[in-house]
Amino acid sequence: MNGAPLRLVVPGWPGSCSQKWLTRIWLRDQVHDGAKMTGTSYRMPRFPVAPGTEVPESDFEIIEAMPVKSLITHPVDGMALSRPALDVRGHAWVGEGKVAQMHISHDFGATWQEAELDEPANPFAWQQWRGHISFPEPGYYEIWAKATDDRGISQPFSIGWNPKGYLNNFYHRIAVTVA
Ligand SMILES: Nc1nc2c(c(=O)[nH]1)N[C@H]1C(S)=C(S)[C@@H](COP(=O)(O)O)O[C@H]1N2
Ligand SMILES: [Mo]
Repeated sequence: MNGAPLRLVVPGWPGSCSQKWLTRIWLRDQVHDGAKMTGTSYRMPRFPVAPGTEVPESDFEIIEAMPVKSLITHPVDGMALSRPALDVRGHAWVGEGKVAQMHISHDFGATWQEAELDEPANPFAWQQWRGHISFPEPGYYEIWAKATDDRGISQPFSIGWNPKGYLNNFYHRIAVTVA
C-alpha cells in the first residue's frame, strides 16, 4: 500500500523524491513533469524574499538536501515535573554529512549546554541524543533543542518566509513546569 511493487528511498532529500508504486524507470533529460511535481511544488525561491512576496515561477528552484534538524521526543510538551531535574532526549539528522553537535537550553537560548550525541548507525540514520537539565528554581520553562552539522551550520531560531512554507528547521521547543 505504501509503495509496492517498488519504492525509491532517497535519504536526505525531500520525501517527494522517494517516489512510490514504481512500475518502470525512465532516465529523462528534463525536470520531472509528473502529477504534483510541477509548478512551485517542492521548490524554494532562489533568493531570500520578504513575507508575502509574489515570486515568479522562474525564480523557484527544486529543493535538494534537507537542512539540519532535531526533535525532542522526551518529555512531551506540557509536562509537570515534581523535582527540579529532567532527562531530555531526541533525534537529530541532516540531509548531507552528519550532525556534529547537539545543544539544549532551558533559558530561552541565553545559555546552551552540550548534549550527548550518538554517531549515526549508518549514513543518513537519525542520531540519538540525550541531556540532563537542572532547573534553578520552580516555575515555567521551555526546553529548546539545537543541532549543528559537520559544516558548522546550526538550526536557526527562526526561518525566512517562503511561499509554500517549506524547510522549516527552527528549534523544537517544549514547555515544562517545575513544582
Ligand atoms: N507515486 C507517488 N510517490 C510519492 C508521492 C506521490 O504523490 N506519488 N508523494 C511523495 C511525498 S511528497 C512524500 S512526503 C512521501 C510520503 O511517503 P510516506 O507515506 O512513506 O510518508 O511519498 C512521496 N512519494
Ligand atoms: Mo511530502
